[in-house]
Amino acid sequence: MNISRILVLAASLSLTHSFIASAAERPKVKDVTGLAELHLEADEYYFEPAFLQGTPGQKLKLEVENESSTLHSFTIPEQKLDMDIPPKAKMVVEVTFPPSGVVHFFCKFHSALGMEGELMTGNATPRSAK
Ligand SMILES: [Cu+2]
Repeated sequence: MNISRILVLAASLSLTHSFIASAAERPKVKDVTGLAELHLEADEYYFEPAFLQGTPGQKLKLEVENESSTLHSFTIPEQKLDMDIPPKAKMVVEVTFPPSGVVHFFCKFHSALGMEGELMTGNATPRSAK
């Protein structure tokens, strides 16, 4: 193996590594276009998926399942949603995607711990997690 071949190999390895690193740092976005219902997991202390990409005005029923033994909530003040989700319980909430940009949702007990997410439309980009 000559020296230029080794250099090419080293360059491609470092490219692969930086690609994987940036993918891991970027929040995962779930495309929910055309869906009427979605299962959302609430756990300690996150929602999964947390970033939902839909279409303007789209209504989506979220079946929020609390898989932990801690009380959580699903809260969107501007949509008058504030649902407590007891440990091991499942609650259904209907959310509406905004005409543009993002709507922020969170657990009112644990938002300071980063238990939150966004309903996104258009080319909105997810805010980096806290
Ligand atoms: Cu919580």
